[in-house]
Formats: sequence, C-alpha cells, structure tokens
Amino acid sequence: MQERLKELQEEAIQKIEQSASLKELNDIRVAYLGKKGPITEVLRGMGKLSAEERPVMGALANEVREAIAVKIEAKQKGLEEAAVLEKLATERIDVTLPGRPVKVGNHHPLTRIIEEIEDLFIGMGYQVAEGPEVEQDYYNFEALNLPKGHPARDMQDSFYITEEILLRTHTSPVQARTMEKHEGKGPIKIICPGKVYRRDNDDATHSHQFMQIEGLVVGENIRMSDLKGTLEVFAKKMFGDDREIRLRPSFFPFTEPSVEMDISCKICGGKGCSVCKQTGWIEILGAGMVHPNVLEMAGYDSKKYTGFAFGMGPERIAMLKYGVDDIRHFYTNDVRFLKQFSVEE
Ligand code: 2U9
Repeated sequence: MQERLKELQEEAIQKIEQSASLKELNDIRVAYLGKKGPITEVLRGMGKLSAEERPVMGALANEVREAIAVKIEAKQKGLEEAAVLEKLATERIDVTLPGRPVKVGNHHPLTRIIEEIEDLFIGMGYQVAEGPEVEQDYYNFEALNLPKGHPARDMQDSFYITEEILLRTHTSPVQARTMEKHEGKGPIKIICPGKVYRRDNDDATHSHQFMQIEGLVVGENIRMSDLKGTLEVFAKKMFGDDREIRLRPSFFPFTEPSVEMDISCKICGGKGCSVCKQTGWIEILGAGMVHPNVLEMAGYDSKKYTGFAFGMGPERIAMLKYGVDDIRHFYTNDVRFLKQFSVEE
C-alpha cells in the first residue's frame, strides 16, 4: 500500500510537470485528489489494516495528498503567469502610433462677416447691442415712424404672432429700445447684429429669414458728414483701400434724409461688368440721419440731439466678398460649401 501511494505521487507529479494548460491541470487535480481518485480509494482500504499500521498509512496518504496539492498550486501559478505574459505580448499597444485625426470645424461664413463688421465698429468706439427676435409691433414699426396703416409697412411683409407681436422684420427695434433706455440722453454708438424675418418666397437672393447689422449714433452735433466719413472707413476696411463710395438719395421711414451707399466694383474697376450690371457700382447698404419723429418718440429733444443710422445685410456682403451666387447656401449647411471658408487661425 505504501508503494502504491509513492507510485501515485510520482505519477501525479510527472503529469503535473507535463501539463500545458490550466484545464489539463484541473483535470489532474480531479483525477488524483477527487473523491473518486486513487488516493481516496487507498484510504478507504485502510479498514483492513492493523491498528499499528493505520496511523502510519494515514499520515503517508496525507503527505502524498499534500505533496500533489503543493505541486499543482506551484504549476498553476506558473501557468497563470505565462498566460499573462503571453497576453501582454500578443495584445501589445503601440502608444507611439498617431491617433485618429480630430475633425476641426470652422466659423460659418456669416458669423465671420458679422464678427469682422462688429470688430471694425468696436474699433471706432461702438458697442454691440442685441434684442428679442419676437418683438412688439410698437418697437418694430411704431417707434420707427411706421404707424399702423403706413404704406411702407407693406415693404416688410411680416410673420405676426398676435396683432401686437411679430417676428422682427429688421434689427431696428434694438436701436429703438436702446434709445428708450437712455432716457433722452446721449451719446449712443451701437451696432446691432441679428436674425430677422420677412414673409418672402425664398429664391437665390431672397430668404424668409436672414441677418442684418444696423448701426446707430445719437449725440449733439452729429451730421451727415459724420455718417459719410464712418461709412467710407467701413467700406475701405471691409472691401479694400482702393474702393470708392457713392451715396445716392433714397427713402426710409426712420431716416431723413436717407441714402443708399454703393462701392466701386472691384471686378471691373468701375468700367462696368456683369457683377455690377454694367454700372461700375455695387449697392452695399442703406443709411440716413435719424428722423426727428424717431428721436422724439424715444424721448430725445430733436433740436438738441441728432443722429445717423445705417443698415446692411451680412449675406449680401458675404456673397459679394466671397462670390457666393445663392443666398440659400448659407442656410442649408452643406459641409462642402462650409469647408470652403475654413481658415487656419
Ligand atoms: C432707428 C433709427 C434709424 C436703420 C437703417 C437702413 C437704413 C437700411 C436695410 C438695408 C438692407 C437693412 O439688410 S437690409 O435689409 N437697412 O437700409 N437701416 S437706415 O435706421 C434706423 C434704425 C433704428 C431707431
């Protein structure tokens, strides 16, 4: 019996040494140390032994069992370590490989134009003012010398929410609100960018929603020559020092006198081409001296205070500057269009 136990020990240790996987090792454990294993069987046969032999055999059987268990544990550790090392070798990550490129966006062309215009006027001492897009009829029309029933209201077909509330048709209500806040005192120098809405059928040059930037200066001794000088600086900074400006008489209900400003055509240098419709000039904006009624309605003494105002459409400026042929490109957000305006900043 002693020999059988020694044999079993040697046999098991040999198999443990040869085992190449954790599964194989576990099978050996079950085979030798399990309830149905040969050692258990040997122990079961101990009943036939004499009282002197029994403890000796018991101790030996436990020794053998312990020796096999220790060997299995050591082998298991070795196999587990080898598995980890193999995993580390096969699943190695090369941290020096370049990462996936991150897609970088850029400012929308209209945002760029608006910010360029804002910066230009901020440089001349203006502040940026903003206001609500859902506006009261009073600020959108009435305070701007456009009382109910005024025929000029028809030029700005509107989206009404109620009789008294509408989507603003221009950013002028922001100037009206700013003037009201100043309670009849000057000076005011503001630039008002924002989205506006008009009931219009969309085509290459019209959109039911578009952007505007308007400016307003109110103070003492503000004259038409101040307006002209300001617009000339703006035109040259925006379109190039070689641009000439021209003012033509026009009409707006909120300004008197009113003008429209053209810049000389860059394409033909003023000779006439298809871009300037053979005139040599391109219309850029509208402007004028603030109508005394508008000043009075906002609480200003129009004998003491005067002012000038101007308004332009960033879409039109961007179309001219970048040669865009359809206003709808600005709103459909096709990345092939937008990507053309990417700049390294
Ligand atoms: C107040 C007083 C006066 C703003 C002005 C224009 C002329 C003008 C349009 C041109 C094309 C905007 O983009 S557009 O639709 N604007 O021509 N806007 S004077 O005059 C004001 C505004 C507010 C209190």
